[in-house]
Amino acid sequence: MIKILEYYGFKDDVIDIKPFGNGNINKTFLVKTNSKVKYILQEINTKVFKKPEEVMKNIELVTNHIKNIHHINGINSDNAVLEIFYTLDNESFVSIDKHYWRAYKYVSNSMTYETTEDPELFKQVGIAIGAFQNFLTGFDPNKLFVTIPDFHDTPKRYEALRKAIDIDNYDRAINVYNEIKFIVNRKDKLSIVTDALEKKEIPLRVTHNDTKLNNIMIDKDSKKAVCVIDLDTVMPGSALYDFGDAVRIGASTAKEDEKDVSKIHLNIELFEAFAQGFLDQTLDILTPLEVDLLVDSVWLITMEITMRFLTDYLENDQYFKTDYAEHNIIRARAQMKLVEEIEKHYEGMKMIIKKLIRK
Ligand code: GN1
Ligand code: MG
Repeated sequence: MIKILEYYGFKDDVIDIKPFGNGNINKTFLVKTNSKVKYILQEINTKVFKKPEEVMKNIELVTNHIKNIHHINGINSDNAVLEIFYTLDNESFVSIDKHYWRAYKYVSNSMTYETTEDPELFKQVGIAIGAFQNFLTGFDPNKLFVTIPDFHDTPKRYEALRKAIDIDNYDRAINVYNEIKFIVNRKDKLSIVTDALEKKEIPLRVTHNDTKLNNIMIDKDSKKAVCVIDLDTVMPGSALYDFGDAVRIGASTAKEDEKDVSKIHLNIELFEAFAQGFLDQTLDILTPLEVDLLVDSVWLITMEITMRFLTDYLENDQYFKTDYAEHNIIRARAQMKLVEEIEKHYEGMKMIIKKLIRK
């Protein structure tokens, strides 16, 4: 890894390198140098991203597009977008012995949150994610590489789970019988977004696809969201995934892998704050059907991640980083509790959206 530093022209000025963040896929480091600028150095997980050069191409296209727009709906793009730090040879990534590395400028004076109880902060996150969508509305999604095919194809995620259960290579299915049943009981509603996309009832857009709270940098002083990060999964998709996934994490009262499910609730006030921020930015561009499906998308994406965690457990934890043997089951159970919470608050959330769009 040390060799990488030379490609970026970092020499004796590096004073500290530390593992950074809580990502489940890539390896991330914070590089401090003598100058005031800090850098994020990441090794791209090539089991997940099979063509890292296409990931980087997408990120370049999208960040350049946003930068060139400058301003939209009161949001300035100068700081609102991730900045790739190029190598001395002006490359967006480095590959050495089949390991792929890339660097970003660290967004100064900012931090990320794993959870929040602050509606105002979460509203700012809604604004940032909505603005991200807004900035990219004029960008043709077909210009992007599909770096992970069928990433948010929920019915295909269901098929993958069924296959993993049938094969049961690691004899684990018996341990998650109840969890499997929970999913199977709900399988009929899994195609609401994919069907609508296929029938062109909702538009294909450029979407982030991984809008969890810790992918939004928040200014330490103003508590405003400054920048949406982790653009690895920027691909053609539905705006609904970005709305749903952000709510899934940010409006939950506990972490994604909370062991004590009695602590996991959906905080309606946080939901409303986020939806307000998001709709402030996007109401003009969303179609009526997209608006209609916002609440369903929260349910759908939570079901989807439950299935992904279960599938990964059945496949011997090969995809998500795990800290302990049962980690993926714990994650799945936490998300199931959240699904129940979303079901409980479904009508209430629908009313909130109705109220917000009337304003
Ligand atoms: C992964 O890399 P990270 O931690 O931001 C995953 C997301 C999941 C998330 C769950 C490429 O995101 O899809 O929602 O974990 N990213 C990929 O925590 O699979
Ligand atoms: Mg991340």
